[in-house]
Amino acid sequence: MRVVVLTGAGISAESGLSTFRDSGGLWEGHDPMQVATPEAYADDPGLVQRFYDERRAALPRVRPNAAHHALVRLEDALGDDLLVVTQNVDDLHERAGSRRVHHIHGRLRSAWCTTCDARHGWDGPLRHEPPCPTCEEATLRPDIVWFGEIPYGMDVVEQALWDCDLFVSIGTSGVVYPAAAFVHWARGATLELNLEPSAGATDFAESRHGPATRLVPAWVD
Ligand code: BJW
Repeated sequence: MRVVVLTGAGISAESGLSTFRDSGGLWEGHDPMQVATPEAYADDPGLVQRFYDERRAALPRVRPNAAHHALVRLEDALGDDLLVVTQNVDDLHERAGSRRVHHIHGRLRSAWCTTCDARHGWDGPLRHEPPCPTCEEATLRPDIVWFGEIPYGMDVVEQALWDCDLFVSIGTSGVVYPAAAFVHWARGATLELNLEPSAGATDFAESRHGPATRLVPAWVD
């Protein structure tokens, strides 16, 4: 049985990481969605760096939860027949022990050189725009996919969805594309596990609603 699992911010919410649209809150007086754009970065790189610096600094303070751990048990059972595709830029799937994780929106702990295309592991703040260790140009930016940019590895994801027997969407509001369209690309059965019906809930063959730490282990086990 080939399974593709898509995860969003809701799977990390019970670990203590904020979702984007639930809080309705502002960060330093800005809507987080307005900060996650190339235009915001061009206008005020320091502001955008701070947004990601704070989220990167939060990672050591949070831990994977029961939903992340349940997906590891699923991978133990299915091996390479499970692909986790995450929109999240945190590292909680990897820290739980998941091995086949595809980050379509990038990763907080990676920096990208827009000049030479190198990627570098990154744990500290980016505020001072360190020179790229590969080409020595000062153009490192967060390795994050912002609006208008092309998500990573879409060829791999598209093929996996085309080949899968089951597509499961966990903890995502279903308003950001292309992830919101994956339910239409999937050839197999479809299941949504979310706190509440997402924007695309009616596109799934089945939807279950509640917290991920309850729904995901119940589904896996
Ligand atoms: C729980 C829970 C608990 C809470 N248990 N559940 C018009 C129409 C269609 C498309 C477009 C359009 N105009 C522009 C576009 C494209 C645009 C887009 O989708 N815009 C929409 C806003 C309309 N998309 C893009 O630009 C993308 N690129 C693109 O399309 O390129 C073209 C292309 C595609 C494919 C092939 C070739 C070319 C890029 C999108 C980049 C998104 N980036 C962000 C920020 C960067 C990462 C970061 O900073 O972390 O990614 S935006 C933000 O939204 C972030 C997230 O990954 C993403 C999705 O959010 P998510 O995860 O769903 O979080 P929330 O908060 O929205 O929802 C949480 C859910 O969890 C809720 O439902 C809760 O109920 C639930 N929940 N607690 C279970 N305990």
